Amino acid sequence: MQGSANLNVMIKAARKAGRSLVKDFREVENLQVSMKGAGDFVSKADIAAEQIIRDELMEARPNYGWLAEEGGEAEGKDPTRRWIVDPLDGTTNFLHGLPHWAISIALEHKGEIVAGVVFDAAKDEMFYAEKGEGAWLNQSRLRVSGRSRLIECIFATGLPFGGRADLPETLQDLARILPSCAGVRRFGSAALDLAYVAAGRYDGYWERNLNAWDIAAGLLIVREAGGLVSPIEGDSILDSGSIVAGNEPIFEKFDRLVSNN
Ligand code: 2AM
Ligand code: CA
Repeated sequence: MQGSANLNVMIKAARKAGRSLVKDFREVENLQVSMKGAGDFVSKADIAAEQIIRDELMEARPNYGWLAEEGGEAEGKDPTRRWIVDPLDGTTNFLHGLPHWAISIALEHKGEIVAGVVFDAAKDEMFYAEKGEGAWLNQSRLRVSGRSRLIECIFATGLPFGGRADLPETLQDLARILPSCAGVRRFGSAALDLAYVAAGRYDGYWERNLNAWDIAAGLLIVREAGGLVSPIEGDSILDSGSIVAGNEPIFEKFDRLVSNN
């Protein structure tokens, strides 16, 4: 795909931050003896990656706004456009030396996501999409899976960590969903969960209590791969931080199962 200038800027920023994170990821293994040391090191790696992305994007598009996990929110001179960035999604995996984490960069225009990049730097998998242009993994076009029977489907989700209050709700979700499908996976990166739905590796994904930067890029990649996405609560995915995503044949059934109605 011949991406737009904006998409090329996003991909370039993701690759540059990816090189920095891959270097730091190799270091993490040597630091495992001291968890505190490793934790501080990973926060620094995360902040450094965000700075690289911010420098690249702001140099290319100085008028756009900014929303990111580490650096907060800033309105741009152009109030209709902003970058939504997670420099390191799957931080806990990164810290544990698990090669399953990603950089997520989305471009929002007038409240709608128009371009998204999710880069798994450890595996060199660049997932990207632009509105109306399809979804891609490296050089290949992506398409969601075609499975139409829930019982054959694998769904991804996130499980509450560190005392998060939605544990009872999540356990009820699992009790409802596990018997109806072929399996549930919890890999720990919301951005990659969505990219994997787009790639047909998962048939669907659901999670609550996320931040906009976890899912902004991934939701467009799913849509452009022919999948459907919708909020679990409320009427905006990004405002509610809740999302159900899936291939078209199972979406209605899956959405009802997740929403329990
Ligand atoms: P993060 O790695 O950028 O923090 C997975 O359920 C999602 O929850 C991830 O996208 C992850 O984003 C977020 N998350 C935040 N804190 C987490 C934690 N302590 N453990 C697992 N996931 C966490
Ligand atoms: Ca995240």
